[in-house]
Parts: sequence; structure tokens; C-alpha cells
Amino acid sequence: MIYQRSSALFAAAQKVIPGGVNSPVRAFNAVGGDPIFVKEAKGAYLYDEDGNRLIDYINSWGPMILGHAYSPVVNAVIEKAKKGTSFGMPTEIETEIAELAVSMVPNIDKIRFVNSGTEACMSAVRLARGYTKKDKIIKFAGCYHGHSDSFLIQAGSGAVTFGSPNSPGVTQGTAKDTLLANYNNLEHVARIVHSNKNEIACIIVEPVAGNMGCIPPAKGFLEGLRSICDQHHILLIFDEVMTGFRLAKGGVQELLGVHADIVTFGKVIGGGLPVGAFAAKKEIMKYLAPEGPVYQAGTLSGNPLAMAAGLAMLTELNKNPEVFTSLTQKTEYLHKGIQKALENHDVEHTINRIGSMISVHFDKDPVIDFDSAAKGNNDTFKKFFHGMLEHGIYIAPSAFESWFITDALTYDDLDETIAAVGKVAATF
Ligand code: KE4
Repeated sequence: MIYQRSSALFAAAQKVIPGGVNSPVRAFNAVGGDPIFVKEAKGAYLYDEDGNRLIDYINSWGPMILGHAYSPVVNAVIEKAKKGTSFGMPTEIETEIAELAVSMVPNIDKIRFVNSGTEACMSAVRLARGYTKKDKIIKFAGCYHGHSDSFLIQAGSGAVTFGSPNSPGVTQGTAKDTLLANYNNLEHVARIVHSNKNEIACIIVEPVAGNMGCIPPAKGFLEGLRSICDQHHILLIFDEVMTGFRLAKGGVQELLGVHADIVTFGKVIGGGLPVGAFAAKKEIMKYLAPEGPVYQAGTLSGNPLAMAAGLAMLTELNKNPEVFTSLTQKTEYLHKGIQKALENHDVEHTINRIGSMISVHFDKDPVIDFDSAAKGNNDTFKKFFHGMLEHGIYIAPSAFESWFITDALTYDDLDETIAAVGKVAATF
């Protein structure tokens, strides 16, 4: 595969955009080499600036669950754009998508639209703090909720569990209110709650983690968080930016039957346009401005163009729920094929999968949290990434990301991918 034009475009981009990209993971720093610049995409395929066709397993980090340039979404955007793209005034379509989302997702009465997953999670935490009148939050090492200051926190040194900034620009003042727990470790959460009695507003969690690779919750983990929150008047926030409208029509709350107090969304809900959202029962949402005192706002929040894309996407998923079964079956087929291909070449690995989220880890031990995900052999992952790219397969440019399956993939695409795994593994 030739990538000359992508490399030239990257050099030009670096002159005027920090790192040449508008979001760091795209720069390929975790795998090396220059990033691929995409010219266009359709269905399961990306077409890059050098004329290469790539089978896409990232799908814009989740939104393209039905494939790129999906006609019902594209047509809705085209038609809406002809009538204006944003007014900064209420429009009927915002109510239409809100009614549909509320009908699809269990345990929510009201939803507020914003412009990204970061905004959704940041606002959900502020709402939880305003509702409970408590300041501290618990998040999990390895879970990512966007780049709001309260989330850019790493585990404190030693046994201490209050956080410390993991980015310059985040203050100690902010970090002190974020407590770090280990994913899938209820005992750790209980210990932190006990040490911070009556100070914790919320626990925010990826109910299926996708930012350490894909890590499903251990049996009883989410139920345990629910119980801890009920006992200590803490709000449970499910960050479903990745899982919402992907793992089921009603997301993880439906799939695994555990209810959160606030749920955040992104990615699929916008059909590829910038949309995030957060939702809860009306008893909580009534605290949000202008109804209540917790302030939150956005010039382009709920703009008709983004709402048109999101409404078209949710409408398609709502009327064809069998797509979730198809996605799960394709992901299971891929899992079995990759596993066989790697086993045939004695490559140590473990594969995590749930619904249409999957990740390959080059370590023989189970990957259940950040520490075990970090044990994976990153050199092998880099070789795997570039080898797959050479065979026209685009997977996540980081071992700490999930793959996102699109229903536009055919079983021929899956067989081509599995065959590529075998060829790459043979070079290890
Ligand atoms: P955005 O602000 O990027 O729309 O959403 C932040 C976010 C919140 N919650 C979860 C669970 C997420 O996965 C994300 C964003 N996901 C990353 C992929 N790991 C987006 C890719 C990127 O940062 O460019």
C-alpha cells in the first residue's frame, strides 16, 4: 500500500494544526508512522488519499454503525441543510429526536442535547453535583469520559486514591475532587466510598469499557455499583457514549438490566454529526437550567442539521432492532476467525467482545482492567496494526481502543479480515 499523499498531507497539516490532527489518537503516535488521510467512505469501506480501499473497523470511533454515507442519514442532512443549519432557537425536530430517544432507552424521562460526548459527561457530573450538593466523584482508571478537567486525572501515588492531574492545565484543586478506582473492583469502590463518607456526588463508569480496549463488566460489577450508590445516596452515571444505541436499542441498561441515574450519549446518537446528550428521570433533570439552577448551555446544541442526522439514525435502529442481532453475529464470527488464525500461529493473545465491540490484546492473561490491559505486548500490537493496514484493514491505531463493527460489513469482508490476520501472524 502506498501512503505518499497521506504523508504529504500530514506534513502540511502539522504546519497549521497542532500535531497535524484535531484529535490526538488520529496521529498514530501509539503505533508509529504517518496517519492515513481519508478522501471518502461508503458502507464498510474507507478510500484514502492514495486510492487505497480499507475495510473500516473504527467507523469514526462508533457512529457509523450502519455504514459510512448511509443514505437515510445523508438524505436527511441534505434536505435539512437546504432549510438552514442552525437558528439558536427551538425547533420541532429536537422534540422528535428527544421523544424517540426517551422511547428507546429505559429509565429516562428527559434528555438534553449537546455537541460532544465530553460535553455530555461534563454536564452530567455537574448535574449530579448540583442535585446531591456533594463535590467528589469516582471514576475508574482506564475509563475515558472526554477531556473535561475532572476526568483528566490519574491514580494518586501509593494507596491514596484521590487523583492527580494527568495533563498540564488541570489544577490540583480540580483533581482533589476526583477519586480513582480500579475497574471491575467493587471492594476498591466500597473502600473509597467509606473513606469519603457523604462527600461523593456520583460514580461515573463506562458500563462496558471501550477505552482500555473493550472490557465488559465482571458479573455483578454494575449491580454492585448500583447497590453502593443506593446505600450512600450517590448518583450512578453510565457513560454510554460508545455503548448507547450500539449494544442494544436501549444500550447497556437494556442489555444488562442495570439502571443508572444519569446516562450520557454520543457517537451513534448523532449519526456522524457532532451530537452528545445526557438523560435521566425528570426528578433529576428538573435541576437543569432553565428549569433548575444547574447551568448548562450551547450555541449549537440541538441544531437542526445534527438533529436530522441523529433522528434518521435512531429511526433506522428503532425500526430494525434485528440489526443488533446481526451486528453481534458478525462480531462473534470475526472473534472466532481471528482467534483461530492467531492460535494457528501460536500467537499469545486474548480477545474481549460484547455485542459489536471487540478488541485483541497480545497477552495470554484475561484483560479485566487498566493494569491488565497495559500488560499487552505493544510491539506486537504495532506490528499487527501495520500488517493489517498493509492488507487493507483499518483497526484501532492503539491497543487501548475498542473496534466498532458496522452492519455494512459482509461476511466476505470478515473472511478477508480473518485471512489477513493469518498472513500477519505468520510474520510474527
Ligand atoms: P467526544 O467528546 O470525543 O465526543 O466523547 C468523549 C467520550 C466520552 N465517553 C466515552 C466512553 C468515549 O469513548 C469518548 C470518546 N471516545 C474516543 C475514542 N476512545 C473518541 C476518539 C477521539 O478521542 O478522537
